[in-house]
This record gives sequence, C-alpha cells and structure tokens, in this order.
Amino acid sequence: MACKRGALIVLEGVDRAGKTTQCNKLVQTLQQSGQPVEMMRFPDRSTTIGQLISSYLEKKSDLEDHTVHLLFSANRWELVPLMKKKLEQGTTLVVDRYAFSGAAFTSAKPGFCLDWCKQPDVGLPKPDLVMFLQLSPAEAALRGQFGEERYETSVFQKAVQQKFEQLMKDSSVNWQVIDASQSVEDVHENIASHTHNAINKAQNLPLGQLWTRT
Ligand code: ADP
Ligand code: FDM
Ligand code: MG
Repeated sequence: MACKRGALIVLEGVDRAGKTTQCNKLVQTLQQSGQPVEMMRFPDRSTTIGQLISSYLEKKSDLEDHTVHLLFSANRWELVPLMKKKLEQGTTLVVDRYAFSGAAFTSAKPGFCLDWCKQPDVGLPKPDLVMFLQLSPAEAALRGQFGEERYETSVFQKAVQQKFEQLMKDSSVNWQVIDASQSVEDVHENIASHTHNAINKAQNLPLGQLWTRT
C-alpha cells in the first residue's frame, strides 16, 4: 500500500505574533501523538543563499531590493526537492513563514506590486493550510521591543500587515486566521485542531501548486 503523504502546514503573521513559539509546540504535540513531522523555517539561513539573506537581514550587507526578493524565493526553491521527498514519505512539514512573507515584505517596499512579487514563487508546493497569526501592533508591543534586524519598525510592519490582508483574499489558498492574542496554550489548541483536520484531508489529495490555476 502506498504511504499517505504528509501535510504542508504554514504559519504566517506579523513580528512577535508567536509563529516560532507555535511551530515548535505544534511539532512537539504531533511528535508525541506519533505523527511523523519536521519543522522548517524560511528564510533557511543555513544554506549558501540563506547566508546571503541572513547577512542582509542583520544589516551586515546591502542588496538591491529585487535581488534580495529573488534570493528569498531561491531559498525556498532550493529546498523544494527535500520538501517533496519528505511529504511523499508521509512526513508532515510545519513551516515558519513561506512565500506569503516573501510577497508581503517586498510588496511593502515602494515601487513593488504584489503581483510581481508573487511570480517567482508560483508553482511552489502549495500549503494544505496557512494559519495567519493575527495580533494588533499594540499587543505585539507588549511582547517586547523590535529587534535590530531590517524590517523591524512599526511603519514597515503596518505596511506588511496590509499586504498580508490582500493575500488572504485569495481563496485558492486555505487560509485560517488565528487570534494570536490568547495565551500560548489556547493559541496552540486552536492551531493543533486546524492542523489535525488538514493532515486528515491532505492524505487523500495530491500536493498542489501555489498560485496556479491547476
Ligand atoms: P514570531 O516568531 O512570530 O516573531 P515568537 O514566537 O518569537 O514570535 O514570539 C515573540 C515573543 O512573544 C516571545 O518572547 C514569545 O515568548 C512571546 N509570546 C509568544 N506567544 C505568546 C502569547 N500567546 N502570549 C504572550 N507572549 C507570547
Ligand atoms: N522575509 C522572510 C522576507 O522579507 N521575505 C521572505 O520571503 C521571508 C521568508 O525576513 F523580517 C523577512 C521577514 C522577516 C525576516 O525573520 C525573517 P525571522 O525572525 O527569521 O522570521
Ligand atoms: Mg520567529
């Protein structure tokens, strides 16, 4: 009998919404229930391309805006063979940011349209579920100051939030908006229940392609 494929689960959201916290907890819970699961994050700073991106985010280097956009996308594409292999083997992938961050962050820069920003990621493995952790700027501020990295300012984050809202209008993607202002445990329960449903549904469906009509 062919093994059932794993699900591609993505967490998105603004800075300090709890994406990394919740990805870790979700992976732990799925592991405890005997589900094959692995966590991934984008950017994946461990590859050669990821190191260029990391140095840019840390403001140790400057890159032209289109160039860095394409590097973020290339950093996803270089991991696609591995992602597909894992999913086909039945491993569920829990991913901290994906192409939606790519499109939202670059299109928040002057002179970029959302449609152009989406193009390099068209055809990536399509997530079975994208959970958007929704948190107001005031509540995010209660979770600490912005860090030192590029993009960590309130003006830019507000522009990014608006771009995410535009992306969420696309009904070809299975979006779930999660209230990220609750306790870590409550947010986790909500996320875990959406994930269980997505894993069950994905088992019987082929893996799709992001932002295509197929
Ligand atoms: P992100 O990856 O979205 O930027 P993190 O998971 O790193 O967010 O969380 C940002 C900060 O907020 C961390 O200090 C984390 O401990 C804290 N945090 C995460 N989730 C919650 C929550 N539900 N309630 C209060 N604080 C939280
Ligand atoms: N980011 C992330 C982008 O600008 N484009 C992308 O494609 C992705 C995946 O990189 F500011 C930005 C979003 C954020 C930074 O920060 C990554 P974390 O703390 O590693 O998630
Ligand atoms: Mg994080």
